[in-house]
Amino acid sequence: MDVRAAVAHQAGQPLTIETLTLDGPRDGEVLVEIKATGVCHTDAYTLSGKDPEGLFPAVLGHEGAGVVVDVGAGVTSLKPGDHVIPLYVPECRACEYCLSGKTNLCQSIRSTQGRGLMPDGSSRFRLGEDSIYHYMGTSTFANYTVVPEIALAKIREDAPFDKVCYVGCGVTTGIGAVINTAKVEPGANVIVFGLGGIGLNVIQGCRLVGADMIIGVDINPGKKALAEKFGMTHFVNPKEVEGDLVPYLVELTKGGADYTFECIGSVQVMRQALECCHKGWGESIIIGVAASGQEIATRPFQLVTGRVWKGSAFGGAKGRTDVPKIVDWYMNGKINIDDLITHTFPLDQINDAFEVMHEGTSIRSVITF
Ligand code: NAD
Ligand code: DAO
Ligand code: ZN
Repeated sequence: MDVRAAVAHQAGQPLTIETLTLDGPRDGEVLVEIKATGVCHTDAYTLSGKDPEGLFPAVLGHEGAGVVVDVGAGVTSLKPGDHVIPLYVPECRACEYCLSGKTNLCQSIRSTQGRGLMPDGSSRFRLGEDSIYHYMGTSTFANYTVVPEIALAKIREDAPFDKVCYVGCGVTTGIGAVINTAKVEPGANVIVFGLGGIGLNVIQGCRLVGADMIIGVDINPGKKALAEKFGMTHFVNPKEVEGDLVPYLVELTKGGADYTFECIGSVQVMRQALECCHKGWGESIIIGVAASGQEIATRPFQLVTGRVWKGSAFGGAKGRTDVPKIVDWYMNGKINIDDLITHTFPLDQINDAFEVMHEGTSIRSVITF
């Protein structure tokens, strides 16, 4: 079938809207009509050419929501008409990783997904005779895409696509890091570094679990009002702190934070986030993705004396199990997504979504089809 897609032909170039040929779903695959997709920093990172695993030409996009149109042989858990969110971290429920109970990083289709291909090693997208790569197993910058069954979360049918698409990455990453990775308990003191699309979801996750002090740290004072709406109790602008930030935050939390979250991707901030944790038990969660080749450093004595450094991918969430629950939380009013979606564009204006992201004027842009 013919599909409309925003194609990344080359690193550093704007996306171009093309009509592609999409082959139907093969064994274990599902054809999905994408109704809405968010535009995330990871799409921009890959498009910039800085992502060493970035492949071109490709259909980017990993934060979508849509409707099942057709299923391939052997698909048992989904049928046409089901509403779904594609998952860049699948959940096969059968691989060593899924069965470990220790991680959400299902590995069953990891190698082909990383090479921009479906699990059988081929692509479903073509432009004329030329094959176009998939991206993160999802390729949501197209009005139709093909996704493995194990990489689709079935969600309730009354959830609005243009809001819950954000659960496909940012919402789950932030809230999941609080609940699944850190396991923040009621009454905890937390510090969130970076109040963008991820950090604000960490903040609302901390409020949800009943954290006490929720300190937000950002160099942009324009983030304060929205962060307060999401549950931040104290705001710190590092540019306004005299002297070192770490002792200032240790003093503010009377000994250090129980949990800190780095939601920027800066290795310097990752060190600060670890070192303002409470001696003996404070845990720092790295969510931000640092540029390729960067390294983190601290004095090992920071860890010897009980601070813990952890990372979190997709909020530690098992997508097919957890994503439908997070959609329910939104529909039941437990979490706020609407105020984070600052811009909406049609597909042919998708480059404007990247523009407002680079300007720093958006939290999340959503493309509707
Ligand atoms: P964003 O740009 O919307 O937000 C970053 C915020 O950090 C901005 O408000 C900015 O003002 C602030 N900031 C920048 N430098 C700072 C500094 N030195 N000190 C304090 N604040 C500073 O980005 P986002 O969409 O929220 O994404 C954050 C990070 O999370 C990115 O690195 C992204 O790639 C990553 N991410 C990780 C996962 C995962 O699963 N681990 C998933 C999605 C995104
Ligand atoms: O299993 O090796 C693996 C990779 C899993 C993908 C995790 C990606 C999380 C960070 C990237 C940000 C995604 C938007
Ligand atoms: Zn698995």
